[in-house]
Amino acid sequence: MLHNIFLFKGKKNLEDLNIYCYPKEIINVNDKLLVNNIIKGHDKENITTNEESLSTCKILSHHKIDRPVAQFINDYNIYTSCIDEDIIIGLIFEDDDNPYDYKDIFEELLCELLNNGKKYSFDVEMEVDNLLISMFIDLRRYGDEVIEKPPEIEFYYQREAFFKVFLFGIDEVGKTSFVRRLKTGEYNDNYFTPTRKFSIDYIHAEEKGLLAVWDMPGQRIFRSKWLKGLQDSNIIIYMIDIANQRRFEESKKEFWKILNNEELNGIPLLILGNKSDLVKLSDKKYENQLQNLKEEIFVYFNFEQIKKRSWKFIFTSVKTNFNIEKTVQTIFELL
Ligand SMILES: Nc1nc2c(ncn2[C@@H]2O[C@H](COP(=O)(O)OP(=O)(O)OP(=O)(O)O)[C@@H](O)[C@H]2O)c(=O)[nH]1
Ligand SMILES: [Mg+2]
Repeated sequence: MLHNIFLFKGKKNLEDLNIYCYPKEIINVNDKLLVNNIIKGHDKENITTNEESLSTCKILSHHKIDRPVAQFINDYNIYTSCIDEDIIIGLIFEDDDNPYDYKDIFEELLCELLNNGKKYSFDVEMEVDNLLISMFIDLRRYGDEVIEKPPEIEFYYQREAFFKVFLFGIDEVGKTSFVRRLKTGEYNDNYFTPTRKFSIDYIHAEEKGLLAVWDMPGQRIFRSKWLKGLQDSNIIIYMIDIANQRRFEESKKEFWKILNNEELNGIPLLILGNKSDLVKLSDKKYENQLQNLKEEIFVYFNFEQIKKRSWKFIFTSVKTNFNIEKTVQTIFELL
């Protein structure tokens, strides 16, 4: 598990070195030996010919990022990357973690955070803090969900029916909250962390089988990965945030982009209209109003045009648990 993240600014001149850490102030400028050893790991002369290829770096439009280096220093399992030859960003892991498990995501996050338009200056303390916090949360979650996932899959595989459920939809509609609700029964408004790497969660549905739910990231930059992940799905679930009509057009476009792929013909589809708790409906004719809303949504999204597959639409609220159980039943009906 990732313990801490830190950043050295000004490694070329130790007198002016600034150190930022999150969440704990693990390293300070007076730990001269530790600081020097971390920096030494990135000296070009310490990189032997064999490792040379490893040191090749990514050149972004504004920054140059070296490949990360793993070191064990003062009992710390440290993984650092050097940015623009003057900044070091590092991760501190538990002793038995393998930092290379995090290589791709570490590099990917750095590229994404440092390459979003303008040159990242590292001059404003609050921006550096935000960078560290954001990376820490993403890496921690990646560790929890992808690396430390228990190997329950083989155990169930042999005994029960196993289905791949592909869950997608634009960002912030509630996909990850839905999976968490299925898995733990819990919901938390504050648990919002946009998904960056798809994760697979196993939901054991009594006697019916095991659902391997692929929770895809919905942000625009990740949508090109949807099609690759869809292969071999037994059912696809598309989630909409029905309370955010400003994004219906975008959601509709993404939906049809996928649905129009012929190789997906025949795969059952479940559409979830989530966040129904946010739609203001008067209690009196709740059922009628939901029915009207459903008709409007069908027209807007052209759902009547869905062909060559069995499909259903359900309103849900992950927050209030509305229709969540029904969703699981419907998945099995459609399978
Ligand atoms: N009111 C309400 N909020 C919800 C509901 N479901 C999820 N949310 C909130 O919506 C926000 C986004 O939820 P996520 O589950 O992270 O969304 P996501 O679809 O996984 O987003 P990406 O990972 O970026 O694709 C969070 O703040 C959730 O708490 C719901 O049924 N009702
Ligand atoms: Mg998510």
